[in-house]
Amino acid sequence: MLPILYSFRRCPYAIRARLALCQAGVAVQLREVVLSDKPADLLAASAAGTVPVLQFVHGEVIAHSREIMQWALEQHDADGWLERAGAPGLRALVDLCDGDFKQALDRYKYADRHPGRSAGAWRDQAVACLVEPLEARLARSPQLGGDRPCLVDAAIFPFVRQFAGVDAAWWAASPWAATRRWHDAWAGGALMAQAMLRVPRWRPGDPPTLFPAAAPATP
Ligand SMILES: N[C@@H](CCC(=O)N[C@@H](CS)C(=O)NCC(=O)O)C(=O)O
Repeated sequence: MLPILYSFRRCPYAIRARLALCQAGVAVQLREVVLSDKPADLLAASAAGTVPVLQFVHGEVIAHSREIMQWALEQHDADGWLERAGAPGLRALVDLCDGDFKQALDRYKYADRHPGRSAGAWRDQAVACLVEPLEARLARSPQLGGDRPCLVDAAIFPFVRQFAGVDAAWWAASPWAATRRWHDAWAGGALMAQAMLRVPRWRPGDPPTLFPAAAPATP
């Protein structure tokens, strides 16, 4: 019996977990949930009811995306994603992403719910706290930890993707050329194609959905 991953396709936390599972080649049973109608099995596994949640056969649960990434890569990490992520200052970027950047991103996305400041002001704040530090690094190397990707790229990319998607025209014309290049390489990469597999909503009793999907048979 494979571990179960409760997931939501567009959730950036779930995307980073799926990216790490794909990179590690660790197989799980994927259960796509609807956040407005969470399955009882998800709530029984993790009362917080957030996704992603990884549940093992013997009942153990990992309910945080960064810990799921870490666990997956500890199983198999042929390309050194964990080692490169240990470079000075890199993990602190993930803290920024999940903290100040995520808060500014949510306010930029839903600026009408935060009438005290304009969407542009929240966007400027998001840029200052994460995009500028990313740009400084990505102007020097194609990935955050050097020439090749690591856990930190995969942890941060889904949030930058969401930020870029709020106003795609603004993002396309923005001065963050190195970050855009990095974003586009991840967005169009093979790992994202694998991680963004479309599956129907899971319902109790459904047959397991294997993730990552088995490679299609070559003709
Ligand atoms: N700290 C958690 C946060 C996960 C999270 O907040 N996920 C959102 C979806 S993007 C969620 O499940 N929200 C609960 C809800 O909308 O009811 C993690 O890193 O996995």
